Amino acid sequence: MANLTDVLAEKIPQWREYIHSLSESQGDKIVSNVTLNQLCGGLRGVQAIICNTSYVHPEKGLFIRGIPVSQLTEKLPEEIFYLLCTGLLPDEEALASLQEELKARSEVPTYVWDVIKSLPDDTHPMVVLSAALLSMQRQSVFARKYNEGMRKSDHWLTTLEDALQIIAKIPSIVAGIYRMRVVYKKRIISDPYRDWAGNFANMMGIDDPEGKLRDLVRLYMVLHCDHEGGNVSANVCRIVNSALSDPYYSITAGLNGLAGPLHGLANQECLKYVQAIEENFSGVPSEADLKEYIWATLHSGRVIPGYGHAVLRATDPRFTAFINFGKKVCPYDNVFRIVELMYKVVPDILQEHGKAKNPWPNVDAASGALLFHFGITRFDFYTVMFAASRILGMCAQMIMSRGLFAPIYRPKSVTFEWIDQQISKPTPKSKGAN
Ligand code: CMX
Repeated sequence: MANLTDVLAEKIPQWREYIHSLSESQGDKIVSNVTLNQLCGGLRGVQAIICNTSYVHPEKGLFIRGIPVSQLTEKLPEEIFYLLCTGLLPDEEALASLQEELKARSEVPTYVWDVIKSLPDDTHPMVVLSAALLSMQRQSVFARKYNEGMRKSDHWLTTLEDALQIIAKIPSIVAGIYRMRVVYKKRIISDPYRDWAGNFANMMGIDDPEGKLRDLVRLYMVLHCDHEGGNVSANVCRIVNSALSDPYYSITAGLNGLAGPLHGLANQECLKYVQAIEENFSGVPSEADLKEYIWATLHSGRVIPGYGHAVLRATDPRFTAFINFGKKVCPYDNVFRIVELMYKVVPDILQEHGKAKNPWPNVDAASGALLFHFGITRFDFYTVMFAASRILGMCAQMIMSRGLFAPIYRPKSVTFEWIDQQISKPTPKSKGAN
């Protein structure tokens, strides 16, 4: 099987031709409508973005290039990146070639460590990650070649090069942030003989004689890698990249969105919440006590972290994958038991509460509990782990966008006056009506 670059070089012109010929022949066809509620409601459900890397089915959850994520839980993140980009799972040869490409680009420049060291102690680890990535923008091949007059047809190729550079360095950078800024220990040097996630787990320096943390990190990186194009981090990344800002700028922008408490920071919030329950009850509460606690949270006007979703309307299969992992690895861990107990009581309560459109857990409801089990106890690091994985999806989406010549984003905004005018217009009668 061919390497990633060669497969993309073959496929991208075909995809480009497909989009071009569709818009030539069917360009005026109406494929989506927007109601006033959607306009005022974060454009929820409006079909307005093309994204082939993955798709979220409201009941079945995430599909990566058509494959349910539940069927990909044994794969390596490198395999998933190849799949996200090409629509194909790599064979052994193609995987080895991608792993070699990453190893060749994995050395982190010294100045990045200086940036990581230099920030004040109370800086959130997500800011440290953003700053570290942005500091490498000076090395962007896309930006350099663009300034030299690169042809549009090469935009995807230089985006791919920047993407490989970033993905290759992410395990060292994220594990480095953990060692230097979370546990205040010496950095562990990258081991070229390990796979991407295995190396990452090793560089965190946590005792892992049976490789269970390594397996969790692999799973974590697979489950968080992509979730369509419309979620805040992916969409922001796409928008910034559409101005031909290079991947360093674009990913950093997306990560800053991921750092929001309603998005990627929710895993931090979730574990804080579960820990507060454990502390409040000095252990695992009874079902009745937990129900009372959940209601008290809702009555105080707060959300139950890890529950609800903008698109999903059922239990997130990524949550299920984490629960299955936890059942094998830490079934008696108090934090994990509270997560399981919450799954038993929260959906009914949210249904009775009647506000959340989706009363079921999302991925964040379980992920933190497993990291906690392995001694990763600083909550503010969890979103950084999420980011390490989500960068795979952002990179794949940018490669696609540049390959398809996606134009600069510029939806039209409207004023209150415009809305008033639309509302006062008579509703057009449907065909055939009297
Ligand atoms: N607990 C309590 N109330 C909730 C709720 C929850 N878990 N989820 C939604 N609601 C409330 C909303 O706050 C909203 O209330 P108001 O009308 O008073 O504002 C109402 O239900 C309707 O919201 P919705 O349409 O169901 O949800 P949205 O699409 O607007 O928001 C999300 C989705 C995820 C932000 C929301 O469910 C939430 O805040 N969940 C908790 C935080 C969380 O787990 N975030 C992680 C999501 C995964 C990710 O994207 O990373």
